[in-house]
Amino acid sequence: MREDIDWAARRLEAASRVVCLTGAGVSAESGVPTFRDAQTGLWSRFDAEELASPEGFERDPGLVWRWYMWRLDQLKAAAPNPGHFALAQLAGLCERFLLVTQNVDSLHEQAGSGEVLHLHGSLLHFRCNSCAAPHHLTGEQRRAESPPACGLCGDLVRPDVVWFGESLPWDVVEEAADAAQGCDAMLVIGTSGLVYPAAQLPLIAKRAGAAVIDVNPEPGPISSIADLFLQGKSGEILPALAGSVADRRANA
Ligand code: BV8
Ligand code: ZN
Repeated sequence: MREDIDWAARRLEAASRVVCLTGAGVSAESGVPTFRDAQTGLWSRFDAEELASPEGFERDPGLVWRWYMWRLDQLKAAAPNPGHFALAQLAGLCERFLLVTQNVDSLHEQAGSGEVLHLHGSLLHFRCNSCAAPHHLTGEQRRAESPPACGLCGDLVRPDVVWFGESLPWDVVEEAADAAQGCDAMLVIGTSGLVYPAAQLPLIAKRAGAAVIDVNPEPGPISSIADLFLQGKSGEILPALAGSVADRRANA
């Protein structure tokens, strides 16, 4: 593993543009269950992809609301882990570093990452399901059994996340795809590589000649196209990687 970490550090140090794509795995060591992990407790009998959809919200807005309020409680109890801090450190060690996340938590920002591109939105923001007016949630609404009504048009308020079957914000997708096309190295951290169009980004980078480095305890679709698969937990591998880049910078 040491040689692999050093190989990756050399590629990051030499890169003029680095893109990092993260998935739910980077938050796993903060105690936030990954998206594909079986849902726990009373949510175990529900399919996350079904709840995270306009159809699911249409069918039972109260159920979807309570699921998101449960996840919001988990996020509020979570803190950034060493993997998040290492990515914030790497951003300062690389010439240009763009962090693109599929996650809807704010752990990257809490760890000090400045610019974070959220492909799937944020669970900390809420908006109206029809007129998209931003909505500030009151404590009472946080604890309610069903979503509040929009103050402007009266339709239901929802989390400002991208559901399955909904398009991602085109400006965010365009910026992420351009960066993937133009980078010399792409770090892919903690994603199963199953959800599109996010999962397209490592393929775009690979085709454009970038070195793709996958960090995951399990092999998967990304590790099979990666130039280097660093098998293990991001909370352990990323601090070692950031430390190796820092040493190389200090001794350059
Ligand atoms: C769209 C917000 C156009 C909500 C999310 C058939 C084929 C291909 C595509 C499709 C298809 N049918 C439908 C589609 C399109 C669909 C899609 O890709 N479906 C997949 C499931 C097949 N995509 C969409 O619908 C997207 N929109 O395409 O628009 C369109 C328009 C109309 C009609 C059709 C298409 C919208 C996708 C966005 C969905 N919203 N989140 C919410 O969070 O509630 S996605 C959701 O999954 C989360 O954001 C999550 O981040 C994301 C991806 O999952 P991962 O991050 O990879 O997490 P996962 O649990 O899967 O894996 C965790 C990984 O971590 C694992 O690999 C694990 O090994 C690893 N790990 C664990 N511990 C650690 C670790 N790694 C490191 N360290 C550790 N300690
Ligand atoms: Zn409205």
